Formats: sequence, structure tokens, C-alpha cells
Amino acid sequence: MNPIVELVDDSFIFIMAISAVLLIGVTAAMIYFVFRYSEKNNPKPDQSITGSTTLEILWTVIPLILVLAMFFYGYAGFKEMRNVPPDAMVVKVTGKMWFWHFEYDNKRTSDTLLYLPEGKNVKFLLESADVNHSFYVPAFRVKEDCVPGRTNYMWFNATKAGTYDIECAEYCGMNHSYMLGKVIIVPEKEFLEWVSKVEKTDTVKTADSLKSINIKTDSLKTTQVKTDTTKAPVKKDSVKTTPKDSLDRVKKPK
Ligand SMILES: [Cu+2]
Repeated sequence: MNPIVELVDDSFIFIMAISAVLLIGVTAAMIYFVFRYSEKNNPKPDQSITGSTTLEILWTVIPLILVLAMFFYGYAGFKEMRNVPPDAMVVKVTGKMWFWHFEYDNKRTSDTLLYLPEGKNVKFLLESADVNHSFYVPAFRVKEDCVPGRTNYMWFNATKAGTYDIECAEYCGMNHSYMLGKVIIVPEKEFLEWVSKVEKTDTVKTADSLKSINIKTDSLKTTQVKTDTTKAPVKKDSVKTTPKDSLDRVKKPK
């Protein structure tokens, strides 16, 4: 069982419900006050209200209780997220500009595609090879930063076989939005078969995916260089044209 998903969803719904009630309440009160206390309906302002201790206590204590409830809901989920089951299998995740690299216990590696056994607790050791990234698997409601020079961690239990999205949730440069991957959850037997053998096809696949990523970055790099070179002559031109223009301007009136 993966308790994280339920805890995160529960606290999200709880906070959303409170926000919705407050939004409706504040809007309704505002509309009521606009008409009830308008200048038209009250030509002479009522100055008899000086304050209300009961009201002040109420509008301090009620929000305090709500905020504390939100904190406890959030903390329950956070505690679960940081509390890794001791039997969890470990996968090392490295964020690189701009793809995800995975390393399993037996040194088997893969890029972009993360294979995991169904119904197993998995602990991820999160690292970065260059800049800050954030390993985000929306379906499992988990997201943690990958920071250079530091090992962070998170865990989840992949309860249902299937394919789920991996995203980078920390802006990390030009191809950040292409830094996508997939978690592929398969029955344990299938996973053990996959993890125990290093297939040529897999290395070809990863090399290909890397190539395509490299091509992308290279093309972006060249466009960057191009824009830089185009920028430079433009600057020069603008420098050149301004004196000309100023000369023209000087000439024209003459
Ligand atoms: Cu990123």
C-alpha cells in the first residue's frame, strides 16, 4: 500500500474545501455589506459601533484552528514521505541537463525509463550532475529536489502496474521542459528478469535517446551562438546608424 497518495490528496481536498468556504463566505459578506451599508441607504453614518471583543476573539481563534488543522494534515503526509520503510529497494536517480539517469543495486543503469517492480517500496537517492533539478512523479504525489553535491531522498510504493510520467519540476536551463521520463511498473518477476541482464538493445535504446537529447541541445546551442552573432552585428549597425541618422538629421534641416 502507498499511504502517501491518500495523505496528499486528503490534505489537498481539506485545504481546497476550507478555501472554497472562505471564498464564498467573504464574497457573500462583501456583497451584503455593499448594499446594507451603502451611503444611499444610510445617509447618516452610524457611529455607535466601537468594537467587539467577542468578534475579535472569534476571527482570531477560528482561523488559528483552521491553519493548525492544515498544518497537522500536511505534517502527517510529510512524516510518511520522510519515513522510508526499511525493506525498500534503492534506486539512485541522477538529474543531468537534460535527462534522468537511474542506477539499480546491481549497477544496472537506464536513462529516461525507470523500471520498477509492482507493489514494492522503493527508496530513491537523488543527486544532480550539474544544476538543481527536481524529481517529480505526479501519479505518486512525490517531488524532491536534486541538488549538486548533496544526496536527497524520497520513496514510494508503486502499487499498480502501468506507465507514469516523470517530470523535472525545477527550471534547469534550455531543455528543462523536455526533461521528461517514464516510470514503468511491471510485475516483480518481469522486473527481476530485466534488472538482472544487460541487454544490448537497452544500451542502444539509451544511446539513441541520449543522441536525440544531444542533438536537441546542440541545435539549441548553435541557435544560441547564431542569435549571439546576429545580436552583435545589430549592435554594431545600431552604433553605426545612430551617428549616420544624427548626421542625416543635422543635414536635413540645412
Ligand atoms: Cu528541469
